[in-house]
Amino acid sequence: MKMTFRWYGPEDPVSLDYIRQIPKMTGVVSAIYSVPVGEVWPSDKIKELKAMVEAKGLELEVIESVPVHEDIKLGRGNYKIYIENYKENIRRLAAEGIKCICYNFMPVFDWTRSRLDQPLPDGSNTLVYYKEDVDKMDPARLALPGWDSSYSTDEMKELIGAYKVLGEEGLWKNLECFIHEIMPVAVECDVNMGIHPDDPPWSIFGIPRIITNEENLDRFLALYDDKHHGLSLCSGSLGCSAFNDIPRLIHKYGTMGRIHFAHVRNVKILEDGSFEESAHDSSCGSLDVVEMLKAYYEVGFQGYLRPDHGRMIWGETGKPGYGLYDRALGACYMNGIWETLEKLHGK
Ligand code: DNO
Repeated sequence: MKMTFRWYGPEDPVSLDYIRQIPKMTGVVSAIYSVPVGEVWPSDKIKELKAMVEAKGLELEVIESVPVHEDIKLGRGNYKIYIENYKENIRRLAAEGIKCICYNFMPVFDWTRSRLDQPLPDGSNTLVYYKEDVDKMDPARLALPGWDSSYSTDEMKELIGAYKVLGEEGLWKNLECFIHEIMPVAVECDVNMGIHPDDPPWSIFGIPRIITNEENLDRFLALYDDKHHGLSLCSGSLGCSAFNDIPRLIHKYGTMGRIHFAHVRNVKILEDGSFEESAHDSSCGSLDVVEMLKAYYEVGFQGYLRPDHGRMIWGETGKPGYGLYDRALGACYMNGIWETLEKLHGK
């Protein structure tokens, strides 16, 4: 297991100087954020990013994410050009030593929350998804960090309408087409592709979402028979649905060698199915982080792992979910569990 940390590049309020001080941190996962979705990433920008990270003694082996253009997901417009660009990005990243690429196939909206700074009783604040509030939201007018904000309200309405017509099976068809196009390139370049599950793992605003549960993960993996075709298994995304048993899924897909990247986070599931993101410790949420790490340990997980969202604590402000302190605590907690497992089982 390689412990990593997400870093949003030079604009990130959390500096590489601080990240490198977290014990056992091997590297960061990052991306080129200045290139519009779908375009080819200039090689010199990739080189520059890598040099910046390496200058601080950290590795850059994972890209999170190379986003998939909506035309590809909808199978319309310039999707063929965007698929070719995607392949070119895989080649260019591989040439700079990238070993793993994270991506998702969520229509329009990446991760969705109703509030990004919900105060908690201990004075910290966190990201929450309250069903009642989400039901009242107007998706055409929303903006959350991590989303592509380049759409106007009318474009957004059109996009949402197109996905409603496409439906789940249409989205599967376009995903299959995308996978069959890009995977031969990823295999040739020896890059592991890890799809990120939908967050939350259910349909929102009447738009299909398909990377949501075991049955669909099985169906996804069956699309291409090669180990490079795998998962970025996110415990917080899948885990906010109580029927997803995360340690079991880690065992299953880890044994198959299909988990390339692990996002570990805890969530507190509320009675109506809403959820609050909590501190990583098992005692703070509904998921058992020790069981998850035990599962990774037992399958001999060699991939990358990162603490996922943290709360904002100790007065920190910054990118919701991506402050320094709570994620650093999460990394230390998980390193402690890992070391204990190694000691108990003689490595
Ligand atoms: C949220 C993240 C996601 C993730 C993408 C991967 O914080 O886990 O935004 O990076 O979905 O493509």
